[in-house]
Amino acid sequence: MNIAEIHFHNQLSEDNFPTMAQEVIAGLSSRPKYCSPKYLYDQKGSELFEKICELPEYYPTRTEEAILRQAMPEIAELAGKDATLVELGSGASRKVRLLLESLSVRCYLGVDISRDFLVSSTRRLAADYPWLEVHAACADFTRGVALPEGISPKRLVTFFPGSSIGNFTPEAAERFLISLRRCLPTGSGLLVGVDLLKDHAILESAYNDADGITAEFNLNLLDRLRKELGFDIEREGFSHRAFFNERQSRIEMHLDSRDFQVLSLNTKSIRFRKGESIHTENSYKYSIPGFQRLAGRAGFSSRRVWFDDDGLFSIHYLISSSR
Ligand code: AVI
Repeated sequence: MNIAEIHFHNQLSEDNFPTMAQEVIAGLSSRPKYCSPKYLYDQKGSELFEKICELPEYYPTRTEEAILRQAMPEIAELAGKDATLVELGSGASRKVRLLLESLSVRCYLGVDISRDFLVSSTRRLAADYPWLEVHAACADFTRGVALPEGISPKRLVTFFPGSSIGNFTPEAAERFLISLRRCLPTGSGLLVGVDLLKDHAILESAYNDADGITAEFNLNLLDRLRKELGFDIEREGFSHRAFFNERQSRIEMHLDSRDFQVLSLNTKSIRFRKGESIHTENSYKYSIPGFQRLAGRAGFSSRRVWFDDDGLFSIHYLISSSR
């Protein structure tokens, strides 16, 4: 197969935006230190995330898939005929296959920050669904969503699975939904997976799996900073930590410095106290009404919500309003 079989759109323009190096240095120079979770997803990070999705402790993926399967006839009815399906953070584009097989979809747009991963997974979709017009946009959708030319703005359904919305703070999630709504025609559908608040032990084991894949995923960020940005940073100097922060209703993921250390990048040096961490990810957990309120503030009204019998995960079908 060649790239001509998909319509590729590069939207990763750095114009007016800080580069990865600038963003990372700013984060590591702040107190507390942080790094945006989007940098967890280079090729290796995306592959590790796919492995996480298969772990017994990581319930969100399989639970969301099971809910989707059951809800599919209703989703198809809500989506209507000849829809254009936009998938945000498409990754391996696995769950969307369930939608492509049951909904009436004419055109698909996958949006992801990880270019090679996006291209290979959308090419596979184009090969497996020859009747489908397939577009791939390499973009950082956390900075807003823009529909590339050639995508019909009629009958749009946006699919945002996996509770990736939980990786935004609630304020940023609201801003993100507002910007998404502004680029969608009124009445567009948004099918969004949202992880639910639950027993803390279940949550914490999902981010501290016995095989250490989540730890690998987190530590891979340091390899990336070394290889891509030239930091003299070694993964052996840090350890993975993930815990539920009850007050904030979120899982926090950190890389803890095992000792005092000074990292350098060109003329810049960054000091770590022993135990000081880089905060690498938040994963917010919601109640169903709590998420509906957030979506409502952003101009999306709830049409339908599905969840599993154990109340682990939810999928919302929202409609964009005109305001
Ligand atoms: C992509 N995102 C929704 C995952 C989550 O659960 O927050 C990323 C992840 N981080 C560690 N495990 C999975």
